[in-house]
Amino acid sequence: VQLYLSLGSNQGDRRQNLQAALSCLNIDLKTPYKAVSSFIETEPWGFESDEKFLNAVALYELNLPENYNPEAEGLMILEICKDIERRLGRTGEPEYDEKGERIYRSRPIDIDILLFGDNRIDCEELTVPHKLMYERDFVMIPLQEITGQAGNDENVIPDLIGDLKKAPSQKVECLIDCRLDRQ
Ligand code: PH2
Ligand code: MG
Ligand code: MG
Repeated sequence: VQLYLSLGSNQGDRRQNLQAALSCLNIDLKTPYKAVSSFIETEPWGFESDEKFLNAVALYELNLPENYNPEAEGLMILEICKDIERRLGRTGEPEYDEKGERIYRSRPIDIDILLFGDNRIDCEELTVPHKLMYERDFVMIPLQEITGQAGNDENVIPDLIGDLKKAPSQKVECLIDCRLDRQ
């Protein structure tokens, strides 16, 4: 089952944080990533900060039994992501404003679940596909870079991704080609 994750860092050694997170994910998901995008530098989206992000998207192919429970499995993956965020120095609980909108803060690492096979998950802790991914160029650009790799251009993933051209554009400062598997 294909799992697409978004990674972002805007504090500390951002490149090192992304690489450390990918190494931890490889171990905790019990399989090395199948593809990882370039790391791109992006302006903070949805909040003000001088600390720019380094963002990337990674694809994992999980070996799950045919009758797996998507929600239970999704929540397990979420726990793995949160645990790695804590180990890499992320602190504090998510905060919301009076309208119930998320207040974003700078962080050494954030790992979000974008897509998990063709599952749709909607529970208190987790929504898949990620609710805001289509609006975020810092997600869609690296995601587009790696879909079509790993021989998955004909499956459900492009359907879930929708039409990139409809997404409002957001400034991506520069493209750094530092793909791990090219080193
Ligand atoms: N993550 C957010 C909010 N805003 N902006 C950029 N550029 N990159 C992110 O990863 C990011 C963000 C919430 O998780
Ligand atoms: Mg996030
Ligand atoms: Mg998150």
